[in-house]
Amino acid sequence: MSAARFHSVLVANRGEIALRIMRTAHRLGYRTVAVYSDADRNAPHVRAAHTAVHIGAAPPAASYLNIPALLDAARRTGADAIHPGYGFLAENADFAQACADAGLVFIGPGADAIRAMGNKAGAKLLMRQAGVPCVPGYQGADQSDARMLEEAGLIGYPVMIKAAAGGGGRGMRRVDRADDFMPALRSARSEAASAFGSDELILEKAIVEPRHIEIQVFADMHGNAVHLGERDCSVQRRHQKLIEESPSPAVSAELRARMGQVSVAAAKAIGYVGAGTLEFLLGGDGNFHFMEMNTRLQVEHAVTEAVAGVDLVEWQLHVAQGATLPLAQAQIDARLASGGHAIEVRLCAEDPQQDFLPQSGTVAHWRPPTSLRCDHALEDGAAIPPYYDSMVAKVIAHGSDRADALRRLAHGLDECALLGVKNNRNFLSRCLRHAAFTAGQGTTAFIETHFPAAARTSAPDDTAPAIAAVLLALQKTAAVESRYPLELQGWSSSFSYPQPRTFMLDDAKIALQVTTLPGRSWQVEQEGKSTTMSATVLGAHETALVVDGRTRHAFHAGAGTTLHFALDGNEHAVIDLTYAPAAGDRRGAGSGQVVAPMNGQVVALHVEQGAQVKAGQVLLVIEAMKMEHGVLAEIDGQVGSLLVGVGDQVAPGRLLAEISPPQQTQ
Ligand code: MV4
Repeated sequence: MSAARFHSVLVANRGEIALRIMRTAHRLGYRTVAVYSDADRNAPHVRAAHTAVHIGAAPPAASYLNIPALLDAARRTGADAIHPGYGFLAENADFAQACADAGLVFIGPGADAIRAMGNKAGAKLLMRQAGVPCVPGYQGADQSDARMLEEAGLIGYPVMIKAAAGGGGRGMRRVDRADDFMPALRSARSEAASAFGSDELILEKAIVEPRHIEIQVFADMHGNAVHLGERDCSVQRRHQKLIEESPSPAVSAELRARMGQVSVAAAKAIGYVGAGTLEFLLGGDGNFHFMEMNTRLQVEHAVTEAVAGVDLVEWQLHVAQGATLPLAQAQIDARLASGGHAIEVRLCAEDPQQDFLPQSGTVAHWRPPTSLRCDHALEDGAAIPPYYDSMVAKVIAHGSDRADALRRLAHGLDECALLGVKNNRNFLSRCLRHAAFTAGQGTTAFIETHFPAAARTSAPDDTAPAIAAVLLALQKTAAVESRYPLELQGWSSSFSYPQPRTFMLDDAKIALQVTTLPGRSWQVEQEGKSTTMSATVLGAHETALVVDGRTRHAFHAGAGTTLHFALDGNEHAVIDLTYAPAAGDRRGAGSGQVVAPMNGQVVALHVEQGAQVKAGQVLLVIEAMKMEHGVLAEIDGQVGSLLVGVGDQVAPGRLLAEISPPQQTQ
């Protein structure tokens, strides 16, 4: 065996992918180096590495995109290779080049390949030369209005306008008629210029309701290349993948062989090295068309790992050492043929009810699924900072066939719980169980067709208020119970008369009466309806509740004044108001109590304590995942107290300021 090219890998990334790369690197005996920003000082990936280096402030530009800081971290720790993960610098040709120039092995393709695939026009020309079918279109140098309009007419409407340097749907327009072309061209051009620093556009025939099918390829430095089958990533929202599976329900063995063959030919033609993915649109007519090539390991690589029985990070490390590919195409084909089916969902800190608005905050409790692969970097008390991607975990199920994988995944999602930060777990679970998805009809139109905004709320649970009341009661007694032996707790003697309780449950104010009964039981009366309940505490975060004879399971965790709980897959947050100052409705309009509407960071204060404000005036600004939200005064008055400062992290419901209305004469 030839001498190793590297021994120590710096992982230029964070979160689940940094952990996932380190896991394989450690298994293979490599030393690892983590890097972290101010926001990630206590992040799991920092502890997982042999050593870790602080590289800058929380915003990505200052840290995970900071090339000099990364190279310096490698030099200081003696790392001789860099794995970029995905996102951040993974497809930055200048970074790959800078690593090579610094004598570091970049675990990925060469800078030239990254650069060649970074431009859609150039990539399509190269791919066409290699015999890969591309979407018919125009990707010429003449970008004049007249030429573009003429080319659009030749292609035939509907036409897609795309940014040549773009990705992820930004700068993309679909034009259905010639009359609409010029305005769309101009707006795409200016969006491309500002988003990608290049106003170069390409035109394509629009494929109607396509599937997104991608082929995983792998190549070594010796001219060998293989494919590992396809992934179907059609179910997306806002051009972000949500569900990925392999094999695709829409791809036959014959189509897989053809798509795989052209992908391998393409990888060889461009002298590609390492892991790569060719993205195709598959039309309803069965024709496939190349869209773009991703020159990195992808988020959804785990479904391929499951069906092919390989570790793609291990392959990346092998290939980067100069070794030949571990398996031949025929061996991979045989594995895929008997590999069953794998499906992955992306668990994201976002609110499906608010157009998938990213959420940040602190994890009150995380319970991963017990029987499925779950790649994550979550733990109780972990911060989900507002600066980075909202994906916090991937859950992957592998089964003998699609129905088997689907059943396992839906079950796994139900047994996991992410409390304290709004997330899409419940939404994913409903997507998986939708008849159209079950039937393999998950096209790119799936979410908008079957889950328009109005359909994203799940059915209200009318037992939630009574259960919330009992969980609050249990939480109150938990401290007492921990100090006294069970037999002295005196549940039988604590029989009480109905006690009034008020609390905020999600966005509703609830008032009800709780009577403590013997034997850890309660009777809850709300609006004339009586519910009898008993509880068995199963763990610090888990309680079984018998509600009117039916057993329900709750996961719960307290975080400050809020108790978070999950009930049959629905998450709730409850804030006890029973002993709050008798200020009336604390959160109701006109109370003068200004509370945070979401998790985020206070980035600006527009008023000072004592200031006179008018209803509707912006008091302060909260930033959540790169979006700013003004918090408004609901009433005229004086800012009596201002309880937060710039830089403070706030959770939903947190009191931010109090406004006292002008004195009124009675
Ligand atoms: C297309 C298309 C139809 N025809 N190109 C969306 C993101 C970017 N990667 C390319 N996209 C599309 N390009 C042609 N010629 C439809 C889409 C598209 C899409 C593609 C894959 C998955 C989801 C999608 C959702 C909307 C549009």
